Amino acid sequence: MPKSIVIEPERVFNREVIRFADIPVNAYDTAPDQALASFAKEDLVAIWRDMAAIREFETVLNEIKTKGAYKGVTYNHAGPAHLSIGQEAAAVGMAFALEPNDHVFGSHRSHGEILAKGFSAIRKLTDEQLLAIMRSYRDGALLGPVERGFGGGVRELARRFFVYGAYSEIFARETGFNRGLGGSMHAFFAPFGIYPNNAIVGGSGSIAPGAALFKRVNRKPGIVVANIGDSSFGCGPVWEGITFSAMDQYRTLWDPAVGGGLPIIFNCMNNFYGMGGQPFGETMGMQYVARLGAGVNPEQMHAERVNGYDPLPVIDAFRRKRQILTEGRGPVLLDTITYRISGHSPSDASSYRSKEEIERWQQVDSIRAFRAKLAAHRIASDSTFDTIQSEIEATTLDLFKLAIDLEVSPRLAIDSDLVGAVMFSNQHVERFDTRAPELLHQPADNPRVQQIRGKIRTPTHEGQPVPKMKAFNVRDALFEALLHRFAIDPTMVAFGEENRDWGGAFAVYRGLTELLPYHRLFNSPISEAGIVGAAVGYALEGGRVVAELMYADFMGRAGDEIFNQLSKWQAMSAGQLTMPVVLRVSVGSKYGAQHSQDFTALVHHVPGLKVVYPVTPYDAKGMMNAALAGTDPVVFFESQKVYDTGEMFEASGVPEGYYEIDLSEPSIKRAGTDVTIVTLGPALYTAAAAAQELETRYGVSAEIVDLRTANPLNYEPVAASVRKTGKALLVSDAVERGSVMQTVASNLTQLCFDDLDGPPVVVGARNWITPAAELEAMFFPQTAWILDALHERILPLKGHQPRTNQSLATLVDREKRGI
Ligand SMILES: Cc1ncc(C[n+]2csc(CCOP(=O)(O)OP(=O)(O)O)c2C)c(N)n1
Ligand SMILES: [Mg+2]
Repeated sequence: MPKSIVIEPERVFNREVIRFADIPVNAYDTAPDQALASFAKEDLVAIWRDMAAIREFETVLNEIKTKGAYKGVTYNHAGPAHLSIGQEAAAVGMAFALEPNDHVFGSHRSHGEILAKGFSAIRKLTDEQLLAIMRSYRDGALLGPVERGFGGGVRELARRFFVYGAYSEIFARETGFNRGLGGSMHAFFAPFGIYPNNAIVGGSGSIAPGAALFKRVNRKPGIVVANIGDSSFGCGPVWEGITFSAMDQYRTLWDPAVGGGLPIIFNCMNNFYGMGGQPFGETMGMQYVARLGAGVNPEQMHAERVNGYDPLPVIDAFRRKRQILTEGRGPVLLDTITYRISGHSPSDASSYRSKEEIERWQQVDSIRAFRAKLAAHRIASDSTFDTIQSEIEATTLDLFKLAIDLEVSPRLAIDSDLVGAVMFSNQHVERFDTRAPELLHQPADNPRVQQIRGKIRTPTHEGQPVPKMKAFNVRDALFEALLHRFAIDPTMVAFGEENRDWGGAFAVYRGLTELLPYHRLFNSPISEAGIVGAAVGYALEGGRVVAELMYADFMGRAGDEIFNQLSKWQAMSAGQLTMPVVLRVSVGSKYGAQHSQDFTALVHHVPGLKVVYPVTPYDAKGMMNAALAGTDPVVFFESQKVYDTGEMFEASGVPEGYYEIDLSEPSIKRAGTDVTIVTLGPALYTAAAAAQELETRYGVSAEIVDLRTANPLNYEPVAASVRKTGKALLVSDAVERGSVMQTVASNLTQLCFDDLDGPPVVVGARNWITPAAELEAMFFPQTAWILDALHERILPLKGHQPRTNQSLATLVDREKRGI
């Protein structure tokens, strides 16, 4: 909603029609003579060789999955094998036209694309570069086994290294690209421009735009290709990634020096099937994937359909589209038609297609057809092709044998703690690039900075409580931390639905609009999956991101991106990639059922995410600072109940300077001796009121431990408090069933069993929808609930008259009713 773009009534009421341009379908018609003459002979042979090598690579997997052996060598491969037999021309054509610094992302069926891109990079990098990569990659762990006894040249060595790394990865060997932690569907090799391949259909569709964004913002050379299947165009996140990539603002509002539209090709590997369903004619209505471009932007994404059963039209298309992206006119949609002759997986009985159909595609098989074409035009003789084929088979067999040899290619020991060690990277990175951060003025001159300067940062001022308007509050605290890092890390960007002129949902970013150029702070489409996906892609490329989702309730819209992508790529890369993403989500207040749920439990359950929930200015600043200096994904919960709240606990106030709070450390907010009240989120303030009442009315001294974080969590200070008091009551605004507090209660029971007077008690919100603002008191834990639960289940309070029913009988009754 920039003011510079005016919505004029006269204009929008104009009568007109929207015209579409023709979308080319198989427009390539260069005569073979002419086409072949434009390539060096050795390149044409190399193209064929790459296709044949991919076919053989996949054939090995097919044979061992279906027959248990390849050329007499038996092997039981337990994992998946989604093969791309038939799709080689599409993969090799694409890769041939790409440079090493062009990055490809792919799908569960990407072995062919990986190999093709690797072979292409090997041809384009120098011997020195290749040797440096092979020697440094995982300290030569992949190079050692293939180097031994090999007397050939560097390029041949690199091909062997690469095929061996791929097989090893698929077979879960330590010598795999990702030590076997990625596996067949998630393998990648960044030094050759091969970025994560994704077992989630369309997963790359929302991630790759973030990679393209990284290239633009950080002025990196190269383009990004998202290789996704035809069925993935039925996935919402793919559409979100496309619209994210096609935003007008790249060209209308951003500094032209940044480069214009995102340099990304959505390349549909269109094999006409999605497992057993057919997007063509059955499960979708588009008929041509290329048609979809027409709805996206006036350029129609430069969409076209190309024949991916022949590498030459694909090379031609990629070269032309690459040029479009270089000129800043992206994004591009390519509908590359191909066919998978192999089943979806080796267990596929092909019950959804006829034998005749498969045979017809085998008859026009690209490898045979391309060889025949090259032979007919005397590019190489039949005997040359035969020799190459024999070499491929011999090498593939060698490398397969090497990769299954447990002596040479061991698996992680079953008691290895490597996976645990790579779930988080736990690094501290000041800046991901050394160039000066782009700012539009000095931070000290920022109007918000100046306004904050007059605020009071301590709980009291001259002996009096601080009026709300004058208090340095949680919103200011978050702003200060963000500003600090924006001014240090040039790669840091923030985006979300209302991030720029609006001032960020709940005004945390107010002031940043003036400070930051568009490409560092911008509005996105209302595309939660697109937002988180882009953040993941940006981080995978090496940049820092703050993504914002307004309300925690909207995380469902970005479910896959949070649960499977943000959380998992560090570990699936065996610790080679980092994920410096802070995902800000706020828990609503007074907004009813779909805008007020504390969803900490959801993300707490997902391995690989840090989940924090500070609710005081001191904690908010210190924890945001730590999150923004880290390298791990942090889901940063904020409560709308407390954005305006000043510091009430930290007597010395919130420092103006920089400090960090360890993201695993709880904080004792009130010292006490009789009972420990553990809190997470704004229930801290409810607990503080309850503790006050306990003190004054019943003479009970409550200690309050604010967890501040759900994961990671240092239990020591919590357990120490509970051991001291012998009693624990846990309270949060999350619905009680399955809440973080239930996990903490269960662990405290075990940690403190000998010292507990009774089991820890969890007080949460009711297992209901959040009702209207006027009725919230019936839903969220109230002071009375805490007192009543304590009285009923832990520590009878003298003379206390319970106002609510916190009995165990009620608990049993409610559970039986599922509420
Ligand atoms: C989100 C999601 N839904 C379903 C699946 C199961 N699945 C795996 S592959 C596949 C078909 C994908 O078809 P397409 O995108 O055309 O790629 P292709 O398999 O043809 O290469 C399905 C449904 C999945 N992996 N992810
Ligand atoms: Mg398909």
